[in-house]
Amino acid sequence: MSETVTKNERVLNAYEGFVKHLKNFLDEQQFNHEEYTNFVKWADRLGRSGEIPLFLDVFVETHVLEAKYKDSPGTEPSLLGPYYAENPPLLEEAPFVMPQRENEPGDKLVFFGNVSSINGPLSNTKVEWWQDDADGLYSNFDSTAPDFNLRGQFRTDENGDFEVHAIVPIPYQIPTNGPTGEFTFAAGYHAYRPAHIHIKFEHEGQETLITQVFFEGDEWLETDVAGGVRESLTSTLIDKGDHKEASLNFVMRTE
Ligand code: MBD
Ligand code: FE
Repeated sequence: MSETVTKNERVLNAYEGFVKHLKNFLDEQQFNHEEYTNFVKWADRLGRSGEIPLFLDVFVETHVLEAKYKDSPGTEPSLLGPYYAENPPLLEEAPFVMPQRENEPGDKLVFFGNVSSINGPLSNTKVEWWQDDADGLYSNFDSTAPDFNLRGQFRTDENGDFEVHAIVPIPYQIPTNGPTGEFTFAAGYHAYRPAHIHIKFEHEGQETLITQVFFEGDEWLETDVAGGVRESLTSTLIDKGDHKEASLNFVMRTE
């Protein structure tokens, strides 16, 4: 069997840059060898527990986004996170009702959005939506709800508008009983993300936008353990009696 190994300049550059900064970091921190072996054991537990995506999305992903999108026009991206599931149910009829259980617990949410570029409304934009439920759990991952509960995809109308009927998400506590929680508490952080909705927008000619919607007044906005909150992504929940309403407009970046 022959193996093809292609040298990738980006890998070499990234590794050399990493080592350069690692040396400065180690000089600064002065870790001893025992601390190093403790780290290796923790990293091994992290991998074995399946929490590598969780840990990286909570503690690293926001820095990747900030480095790339600082001072760039258009809606600010936010974390994809570890709970994205590809190809959710296609919702064809507006208003788009997220798949849910009979008597899905939680406050009913009606959400209005608009998608545009700097040149105007973007009709027929593909929108994917995912969120936690009223127990703070995500279908397909940590909840016992049917797969794709509170997940869906749909298209914006001729004006770039869309209306979704769902449940108001609640703050999300990241798992605390594994190596990610071990680190979180050792650092003195709490384990909460404010309530949020994940949204992904795709439109030909536009850069794919992955972002989140937050809600004013949430107690974790200022201290989101994952650092994903952006003020421009914070909507207002309006109490309408039998349901709550929120809205936000999204601007995609032209490629
Ligand atoms: C989440 O729900 C999330 O969105 C991120 C980024 C990390 C952990 C849990
Ligand atoms: Fe999330």
